[in-house]
Amino acid sequence: MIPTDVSETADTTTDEAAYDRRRLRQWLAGRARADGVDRRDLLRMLAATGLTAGLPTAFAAPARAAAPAASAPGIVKPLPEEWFTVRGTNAEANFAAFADTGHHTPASRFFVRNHTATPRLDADTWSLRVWGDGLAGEGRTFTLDDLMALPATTRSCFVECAGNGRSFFTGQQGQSVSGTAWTLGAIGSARWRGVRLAHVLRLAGLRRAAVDVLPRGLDSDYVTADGTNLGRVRRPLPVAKALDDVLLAYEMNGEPLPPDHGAPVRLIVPSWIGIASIKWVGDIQVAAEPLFSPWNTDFYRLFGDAYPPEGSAPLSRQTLKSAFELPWNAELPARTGHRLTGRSWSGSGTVARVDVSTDGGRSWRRARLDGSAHRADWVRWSVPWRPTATGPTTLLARATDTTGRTQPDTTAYNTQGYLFDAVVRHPVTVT
Ligand SMILES: Nc1nc2c(c(=O)[nH]1)N[C@H]1C(S)=C(S)[C@@H](COP(=O)(O)O)O[C@H]1N2
Ligand SMILES: [Mo]
Repeated sequence: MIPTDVSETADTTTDEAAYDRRRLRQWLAGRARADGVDRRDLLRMLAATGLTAGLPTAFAAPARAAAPAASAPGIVKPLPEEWFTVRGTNAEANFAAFADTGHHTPASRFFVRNHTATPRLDADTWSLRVWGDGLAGEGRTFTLDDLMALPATTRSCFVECAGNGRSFFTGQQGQSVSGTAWTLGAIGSARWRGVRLAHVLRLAGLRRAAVDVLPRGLDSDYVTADGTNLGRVRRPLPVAKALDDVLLAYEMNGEPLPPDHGAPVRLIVPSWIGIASIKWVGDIQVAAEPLFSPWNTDFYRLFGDAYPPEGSAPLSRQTLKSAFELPWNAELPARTGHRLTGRSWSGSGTVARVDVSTDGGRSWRRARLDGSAHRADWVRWSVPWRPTATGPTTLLARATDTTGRTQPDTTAYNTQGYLFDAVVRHPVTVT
């Protein structure tokens, strides 16, 4: 198998060896060029695909899944148990604990998704090189001071992993998928300040012929569980998106970016899956031809029966999701007035309405949105609830966005468990 999305395998599972072999043959045949990966590595991967098969993932409820770990290898900030669940090299935020945060997620509470480890970079010596045949001339190198001297833009938006909600493919749909078994906490929203990537590309001499840009992280090479070196984390971004609303961000919630979130500078690609928002960016290739990396060929596409053999187009926008700010299996006293709170978000349009059920989906009530929703961001909502009958019940929240999409009851299976958008069934007990 190609270990997907993460280096640990403890909470991953796949029995997709045949599929992986087919993908790798296509890759070897040059159907998906992955620069920086040499042929020997690919052949070793191919050999490895016949040998690995995971164990079925046991779906673990978020509240109890947390190993009492307070640190993850490679994450710098403290990870208190009440705020985070460590998953390999990553830390999932505890969504229930967002109940006491405002609209924005403090950096101390923001999920971390690291392919390897947070590098400690020196802002004084850091620089960004912009280069490639999509530029007129030699390109240009920018220091942090150079970037900070340019006009600044602030955007409020979420960063969310494409695999957020992945565990529900197993927990709700009984399907095995590969990758980190996130519940719903692989998301946070912050106020990001920086310079528009468009501005920097133009200063670097962007030509009309440019089609893709390839930002690359300064974290160390990503080596998969079977020992294949995929090189630095990098994912091509079409020039049209790069020129639209993308930031080279150096501040998060009014403070310099913290190390785990990309210091000194990261990309922020609003509405798109988290992998687009490359952290610790060190260089950006600008190309007059389409670019490929493992992160837009074998990862971050949809594979499975519902998709073509070569997979879907590379994933771009996030999907539609909702979550309650309530622990899994929370106990709520009967005959007491409760206010259920949560958040919904969409990568397309804005969230138009949210409906909540407290009886397993039999009846629905409209939640009150907290202010108006904004694109590429989440909206908070609440609904009052005074339960009378005691015993277990299931809460559901279902969002609809301004494109007219409503969260479905199930999500079409894809092998790597991306873009889970079905309504999540949240168990609670009335006591
Ligand atoms: N250089 C680099 N950039 C990266 C990653 C990484 O491992 N290395 N992970 C990506 C993924 S998969 C996600 S979901 C987001 C997570 O951002 P955060 O850790 O600030 O929450 O960063 C993206 N940018
Ligand atoms: Mo991600």
